[in-house]
Amino acid sequence: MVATAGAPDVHVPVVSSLDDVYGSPTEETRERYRALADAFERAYGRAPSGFARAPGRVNLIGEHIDYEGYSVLPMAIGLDAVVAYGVNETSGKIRVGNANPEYTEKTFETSPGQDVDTSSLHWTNYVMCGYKGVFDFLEESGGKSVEPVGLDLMIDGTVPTGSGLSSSSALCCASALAVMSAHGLSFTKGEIADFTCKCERYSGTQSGGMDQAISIMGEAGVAKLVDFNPIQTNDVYLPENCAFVIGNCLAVSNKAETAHERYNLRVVECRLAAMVLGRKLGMSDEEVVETQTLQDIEKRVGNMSSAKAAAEEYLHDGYYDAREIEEIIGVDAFLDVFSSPASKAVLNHNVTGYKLLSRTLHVYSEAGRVHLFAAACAMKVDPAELGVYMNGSHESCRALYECSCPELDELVDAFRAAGALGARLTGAGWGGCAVALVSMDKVQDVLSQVGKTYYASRIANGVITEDDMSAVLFATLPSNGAVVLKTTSFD
Ligand code: NG1
Repeated sequence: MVATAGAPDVHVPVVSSLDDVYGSPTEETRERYRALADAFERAYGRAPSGFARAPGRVNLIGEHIDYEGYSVLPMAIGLDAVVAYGVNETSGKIRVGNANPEYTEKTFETSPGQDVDTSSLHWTNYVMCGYKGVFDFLEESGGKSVEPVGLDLMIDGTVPTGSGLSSSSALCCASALAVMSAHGLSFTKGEIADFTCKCERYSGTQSGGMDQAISIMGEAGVAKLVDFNPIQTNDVYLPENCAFVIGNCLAVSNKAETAHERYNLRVVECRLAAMVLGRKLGMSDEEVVETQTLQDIEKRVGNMSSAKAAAEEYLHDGYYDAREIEEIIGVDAFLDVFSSPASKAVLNHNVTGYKLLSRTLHVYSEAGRVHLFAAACAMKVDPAELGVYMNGSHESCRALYECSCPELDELVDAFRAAGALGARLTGAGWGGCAVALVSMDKVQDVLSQVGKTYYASRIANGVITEDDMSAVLFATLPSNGAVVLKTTSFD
């Protein structure tokens, strides 16, 4: 573990200038904070006492393996969620507004025990996830008991929703920080990354932890190899002569709405695969139920290649139906997989059955590619090699994990045809963004060519306008992780 400002035992910085947040903030950024402070004042009649800011992220490699316990390699980006906050001694409520009027306001009780209303899919659910997370953590850690106070919150987000850049975690983490700070609390980055991963699950997805970890622990200039259980990060220096270009394929993937047939179904398939493998490897009933992840199987057999060989030997291609799985692992173990409301929804909606072999092969191969990518960065090899791993990752996501979509495949092809060294979907998939590795001297060419090959027809068809281009196709560098900002001056 490299002890850096992004290390798990360091506290989230409390800073007093926008320069400490963004390096050299643009006038547009300064104006954004002024507008947010104004929106707060208009709604609540006074200035906010601070701002909590948490970024989105782009995952460079390591898709759908965080919830299987494997390391991933994301970097924080400049797009973020900012929560202006203030204590309200008299209201006894949590009032949540948004600087963008499209997002309607809501008021909640100050009770940390309240449920997050997953049936509503309202944007404030992520705020309430963060709220509950702070109090869950206080309770679990046996720390001091804190009386919840009334809160006024006003939010502004620049991470596009449903884009694979983790707008949800940016909002959940920024909200948790605002709640923490308003109650005079401060936790370490590792603690916050850990509890925000857990509390975002109140929104209904069985999230893995990557997004919250990088949003809290990200640092300008470096990507992070994020390990789980416990959460740790190692700096990964990316090739200096390259940039990462992000393109939004414009197919929106709303993770919470589709969780039962996409994200959560994959989480369930991985657990079922691990249990079936465990049984075939001679596990007792008890051990099968204890098996949570495909990494547990790797630990049992000793290494990745044996785990992969076991998958190829013991799992079959195509779908398993529930009865076949029950016969192998037992009814109790099967029911254990579906004990949470989120996975029960998967079971209730499932008509196709469960694919176990292809999901497992994706997880094991992707986990390997992450370490190859990180090692290649450390050895400063020809960046073309990184592109090969990224292309391999996309192919695995497309063919084995089936989390791509035609638009993402087309965009990835457009990046490669334009001269990118490699390209892949990023985030959960089924829509959202692709990320491409591009030599610095080719960035303008790639932007202009992909603008023509992928986006020109979408502009012509009215899907987006020319003005949207800078928000849907852009080069990006690793940015700072979460901070609390205490100032009223943005000049
Ligand atoms: P998105 O949907 O891109 O924010 C999700 C999960 C991650 C990870 C990726 C796939 C949440 C909050 N995030 O990211 O943990 O599993 O999918 O690699 O659920």
